[in-house]
Amino acid sequence: MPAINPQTILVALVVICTLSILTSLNQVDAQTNENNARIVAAGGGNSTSPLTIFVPYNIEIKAGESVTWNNPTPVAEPHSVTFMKDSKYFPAFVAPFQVPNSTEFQSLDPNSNAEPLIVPAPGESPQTKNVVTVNARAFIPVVLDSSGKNVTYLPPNSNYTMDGTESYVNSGWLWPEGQAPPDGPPITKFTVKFEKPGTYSYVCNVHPWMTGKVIVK
Ligand SMILES: [Cu+2]
Repeated sequence: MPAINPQTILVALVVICTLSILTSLNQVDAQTNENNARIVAAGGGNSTSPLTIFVPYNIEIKAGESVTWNNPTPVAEPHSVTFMKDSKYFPAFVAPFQVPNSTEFQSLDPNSNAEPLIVPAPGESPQTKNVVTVNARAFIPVVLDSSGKNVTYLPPNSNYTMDGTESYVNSGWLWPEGQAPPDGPPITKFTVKFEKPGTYSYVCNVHPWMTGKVIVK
């Protein structure tokens, strides 16, 4: 009998373990909360190995039912639930904005080790300068309509009814309970009611490899 290379056995064991973990994560029966919404975990894991995965990453519901996403990660790792009609709606974390050159930025905390990033731009006039700031559309709950031009700002921890025509629906950054940074909105969950059958794919805008699907029958 030919000898089996121990490395081959090790690789086979790693593959089998990985496949069984992924299968079990997807087969987790999503629980419901007090409002009868199905719960999907955005992240999880432990303090040394936070998970960047939605659990379960596919969920099947009936039209008219809701899904609530929360973030059970034990450390301050944010996630988002971001639906996009097209990848061009993927939001940058930061973006440059033009302001009058006379604008001065003063930190709320004069002792903080922080200042705004001012960047040059081609054809810049002496009357303006470009400041880079956090992109609200990545960071807070927001919806763009079917045209992609009309913006609706949602409150933190929103309960949104999706009609399926939206160009962009974002939860904002979901933080574990009590772990939101003091300068940002303390968003810990996002609930969407799905009115129409279809497959709704979404992504985490912090970890773009983190994807999920809501299949509405
Ligand atoms: Cu994430």
